[in-house]
Amino acid sequence: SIQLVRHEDYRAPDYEIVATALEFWLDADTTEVLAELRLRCRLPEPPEYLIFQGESLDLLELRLDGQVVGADRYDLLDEGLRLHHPPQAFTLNSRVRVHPATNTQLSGLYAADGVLLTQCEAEGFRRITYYLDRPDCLAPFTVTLHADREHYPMLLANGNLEATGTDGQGGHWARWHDPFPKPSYLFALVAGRFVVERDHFTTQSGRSVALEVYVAERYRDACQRALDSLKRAMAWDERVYGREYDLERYMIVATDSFNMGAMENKGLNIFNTKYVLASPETATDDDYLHVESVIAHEYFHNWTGNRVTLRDWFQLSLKEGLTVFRDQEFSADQNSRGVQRIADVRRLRAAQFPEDAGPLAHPVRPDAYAEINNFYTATVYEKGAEIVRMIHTTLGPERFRAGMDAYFSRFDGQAVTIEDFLSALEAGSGCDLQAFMRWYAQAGTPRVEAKWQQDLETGSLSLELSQRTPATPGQADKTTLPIPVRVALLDRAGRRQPLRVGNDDLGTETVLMLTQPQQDWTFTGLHEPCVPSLFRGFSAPIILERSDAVLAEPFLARHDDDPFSRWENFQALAIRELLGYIAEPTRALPSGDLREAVAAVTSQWPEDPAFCAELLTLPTEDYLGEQMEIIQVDAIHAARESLRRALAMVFGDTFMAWYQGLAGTYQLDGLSMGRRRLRQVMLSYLLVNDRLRWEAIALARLQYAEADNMSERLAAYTLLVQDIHHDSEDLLMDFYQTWRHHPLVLDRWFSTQLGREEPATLHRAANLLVHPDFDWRVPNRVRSVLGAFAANPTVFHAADGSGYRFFGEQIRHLDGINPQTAARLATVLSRWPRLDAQRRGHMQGVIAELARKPALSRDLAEVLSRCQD
Ligand code: HT7
Ligand code: ZN
Repeated sequence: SIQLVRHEDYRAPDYEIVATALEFWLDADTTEVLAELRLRCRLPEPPEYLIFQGESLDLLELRLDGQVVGADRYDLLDEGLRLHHPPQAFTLNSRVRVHPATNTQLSGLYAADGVLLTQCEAEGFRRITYYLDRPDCLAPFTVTLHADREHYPMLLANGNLEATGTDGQGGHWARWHDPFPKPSYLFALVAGRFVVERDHFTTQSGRSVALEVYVAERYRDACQRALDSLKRAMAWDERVYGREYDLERYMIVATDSFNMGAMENKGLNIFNTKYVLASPETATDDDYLHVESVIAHEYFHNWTGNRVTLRDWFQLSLKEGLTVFRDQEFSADQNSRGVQRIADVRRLRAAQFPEDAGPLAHPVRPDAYAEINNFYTATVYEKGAEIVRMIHTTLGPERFRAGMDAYFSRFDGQAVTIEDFLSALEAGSGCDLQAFMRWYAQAGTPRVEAKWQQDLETGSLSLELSQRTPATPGQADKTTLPIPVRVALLDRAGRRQPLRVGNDDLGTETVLMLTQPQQDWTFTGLHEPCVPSLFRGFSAPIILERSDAVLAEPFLARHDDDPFSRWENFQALAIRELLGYIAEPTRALPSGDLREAVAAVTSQWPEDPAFCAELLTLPTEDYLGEQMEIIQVDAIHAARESLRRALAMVFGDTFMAWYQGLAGTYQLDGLSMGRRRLRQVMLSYLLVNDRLRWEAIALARLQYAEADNMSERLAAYTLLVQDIHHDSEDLLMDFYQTWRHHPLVLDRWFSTQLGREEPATLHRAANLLVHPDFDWRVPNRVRSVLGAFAANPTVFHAADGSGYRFFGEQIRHLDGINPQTAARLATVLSRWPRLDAQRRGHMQGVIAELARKPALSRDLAEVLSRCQD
C-alpha cells in the first residue's frame, strides 16, 4: 500500500538552518557537491536523531563540526540520512556525488543539450544534497560553482554574483550569494553556453535591475516578448500591489527539457522554451499570450511564494492559486478583460471541473498525498485562483489591496498557511472571511439553482437561489459555501435597471452573498419586465441551473452587457441545440434560437473580433461530454460536426466576406490578434460548407503557403491536416522539412497529425514514437504525441479499447524514464466513470493492468490507485 503524508501530521522542524553554503564541481557524468549547513536546534533539548532527506546520492564524506562522522553515528535510509544524537548547534559538511547525464526524471541536477541545470520544486533538492528539504526551513545560500570553462562558460545561481576566478587547466568558478532566506525548493543553478539578451528596469524607488534572458544561440532573436512582458509585469506589480523587485538582477534561462511550464527560483527563473521564445515566424498569437502570462506568473511569485512562502506542501494553493489570480488580472489589464475571463473559465471547465467530478477530486488544500508532484493540479491552481477572485469580489479592490498589504507586512520572510493568508486579509480589510476556508477544504463543484418571479403590478422581483455540492471521493457530506453572485437586472432592451432591496440602493450591478442552502432577495421598483443576469463575469466557480433557461438564454445571448455572461448564454444555446440533436438526430439544424443569435452577431461588421470569435466557437466535445450523465463519444462528435456544417451552410456568405475582409498586415496588438482569430474560425466553417469547400481549401492552402507568421500558417495547416477528407501529406512533408530544426514548431508537427479523427491515427501515433526526432527524455515532445493522442476524442476513446491499451503501454514505458510526466499524462484515465459500459470496462482494464506492473514509480502508482478507488 502507498504511504501517505497527512496534513494533520505536520510538525515544525526540530532544527533551523542558519546558513547554507554549497560548492559544486560540475560535470555532466559526475558532479561533486560539498554542502556546509549550520544548524541550530529549535527545541530546549536536542532530539535523539535528525533526518536529512536525500535521494540517489553517493555519499563520499560526512563531517560534524569538522570531525569525520563515524558509521555508528548515522544510517542511510530510503528517505535519506539519519544522524544520531545531533548537538544543540553544529555544522554538518557532506560531500556527495550525483549523475546529471542519467537523470531523466528532470528533477534535481540534470543535463540537457549540453547544459547543466536544476529543478528543485517540489522535492528535487534532496537529489542534489542531504538537506532539511521542506518549505518551512529557510536559509540564506552561498553557492560556488566550478566547471570547465569551454563547456560551461556561464555559471549562474540565485542572488547576487559575489566573485569569479579561474581554476587550473581550463576551469573557472563563480560565487553567488542570495541574502533572502529561502527554502530549498527555490534553489537553482545553471551552467552552460548561452547568448544573453539584456535589458533593465528602474523600480519605483529608483533602483536599476538588470534583466537577462539566457537562451541557446539559435534562439537569439526570440527573446524580446519575454523581456517586454517582464518589464510590464514588474511595473504592474508596483502599481497594483505596491511590490518592488528586491535583487540586483533577474535572470531567466530557457530549456527545451523541462517537466512543467516554468519555475520561479529566486532571481533565476528556469523556463520551458515554450514560454520564453516568441517570434512571428515560429509563435502563434496564443503563444505570445502564454509567454506574457507565464513570465508574469513567475515574476509575481517573487512576492507570493518566495518572499512569503509555504509552511508545508498542503498550502500549495496559497502561492499557486494566488499567483494565478494575479497573472490573470495582469493579462486582463494588458488585453481584453472580457475575452481573458472567457479564456480563464474555458480552462477551468476543461481541466478542473472534470477533475472535481471524478475519482481524482481533491480539495484545493488536499488532506493527504503520496507524491506531492501529483498535486500541481487544475484544482490547486485554477480553482485556487477562483477562491482568491471570490474574496476579491467580496471585498472590492481597495479592501482587497489593504488585506494584501497586511499579508506582505505580517509575513515577509516567513513560511505560512492559508489560515494566515485569510487572517491577514481580514485584518487589512476589516471583513470576516472565515467562511471562505470551506472552499479550500471541500472538493466538488457546487450547483446553484436559480428561480425568480416578477410582479409587474407591485414592481417587485423575487430571486431565489439555492446551493448543493455533490459528494466526492472521501467526502460524502458537504457543507454550505459562501458564493458571491454578481447580478444585474436587464429590461427588454437589455438596459440595466436600478437595484433596490429594502431601503438599499445598490446601483445597477451588485454582488449578493449566497451563504445559506437557500436564500431569497426581493428587488423593488421594477415595473417593466426584467431578466436577471446572474454570475456575471463568472463570479463563482459553480454550475448554474436556471429554471428559466429556455427563455433567458436566447435573450441574454443577444443582450447581456457583461461579455462573459453573453458568451455563457450563447454557449448554452449551442449546448442545448447539440444535446437536443443527440436525443433526436432527425432534427433540423440550426434551430430558431441559436440561428437568431448567430444572425444577430453576423448582421454587423465585427468591431470586437476576438469576442465574436469566442461567440462563434462551438463548445468542445469534451465540454459537451461533461453535460451528459454518460458521455456519448460518437454521438457528440457527429452532432458537433453536423451543427458546424449547418451553421456554415446558413452563414457561409457572411463567413466568406469576413474571412476576406478581416485580412490585414501582421501586427501584435489585440485588435490584429482578434482579427486573425476570427478569420480562422471563419475558415474552419468554410471548409465544411459544401458549396464553398473547394474555394476554402484553396484559400487555406494559399494562407499556409503565403502567411508571414506562424499564427496564420499553423491555423491553415491544422485545419487542412485534421480534415480527414483531404489529402494533406504534401503539407505534412513541407512542414517537417521547413521546421525540423526548431523543436517547438516540430512539436506541432507531431501533435497536429494526432488530431485527425480517424482510426488510422493510432498507427500514426505508433509510428511517430519511433520517428528519429522523437525523444522520450524531452517532455514537450512526449506530450506532443501522447498528450495529443489522448486529446483526440474518437481515437483515444475507440470503442474497442485500442486507444486506451496503446496509451497504457506508452505510459508504462515513460514511467521508467520520467515518472512525473507519466503520472500527469495518466490522469486522463480517471474519466472512466462517465463512459459507456464497454469503454468503461476497457479503461478500467488498462488501469488495473498498469497498476499490477512491478516497479511502478510512486507518482504513477498514486494516480492509478486513486483512479481505482
Ligand atoms: N511553481 C512551479 C511549479 C513547478 C514544478 C512542480 C513540480 C515539478 C516540476 C515543476 N516545475 C515547476 C511552476 C509555477 O507554478 O510557477
Ligand atoms: Zn506558480
